[in-house]
Amino acid sequence: MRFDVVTIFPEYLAVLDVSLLGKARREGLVDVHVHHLRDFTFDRHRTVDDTPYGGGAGMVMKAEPWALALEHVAAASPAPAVGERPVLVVPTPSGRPFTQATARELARREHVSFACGRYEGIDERVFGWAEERFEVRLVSLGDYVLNGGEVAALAMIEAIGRLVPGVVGNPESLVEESHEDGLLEYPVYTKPSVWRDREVPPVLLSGDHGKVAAWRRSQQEERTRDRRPDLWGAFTAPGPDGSER
Ligand code: 6GU
Repeated sequence: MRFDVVTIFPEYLAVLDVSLLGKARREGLVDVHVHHLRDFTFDRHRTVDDTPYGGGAGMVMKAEPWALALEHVAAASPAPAVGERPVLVVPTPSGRPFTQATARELARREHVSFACGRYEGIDERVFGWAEERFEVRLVSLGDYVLNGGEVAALAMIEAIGRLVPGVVGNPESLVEESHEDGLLEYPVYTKPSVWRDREVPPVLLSGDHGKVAAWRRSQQEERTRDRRPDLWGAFTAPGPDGSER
């Protein structure tokens, strides 16, 4: 799978060399290309921004460097499945929420690119223009504001990349995770069984696999109800046929 990232801060993406994703890159499972937006400017100051039409605070990223950079990325795209444009993710707090389902869907694509904006954003016309070459997705990590799309792109690349077959050594560890079944993960413990007067829940030492599974499930439900009433509501909502879960 191939990722491309366009940014004015390519240094931000350097951490993709380390840990699990770094190993996956060296093994050829994922391919990451980072592009400097300023390489697609031609003036002395390598200008990427300008003042907003209509006035207001801050600066807006100019359309033309983005078009040139994205044309460069599109030209390097591996042949996608028939009738499928490569995906262009635009990280922005005004996008649609990025979820585990989004990560799963994007992990099936051959080529996912990221347009990391800074300042007040990118000239809106770029997104309509880019639709000709990409399936454009404006995506948000959550309801808070980051200074730019780079950290968001890193988070999304990690969430997507770890779902690519072979990247995570034990594929079973992907199944029993928070958000995969609509519930939060159960608590985990390791040796020693008593640590600073704190005991591991005795059921986990019982050797009764049925009891352990039931306890873990009830912990998942309790945590989800307590910490994420939004997820709990969706989990307990009747299915489309009115069936209970
Ligand atoms: Cl995806 N991008 C930016 N710039 N800020 C964010 C975000 C994304 N998600 C939450 N805040």
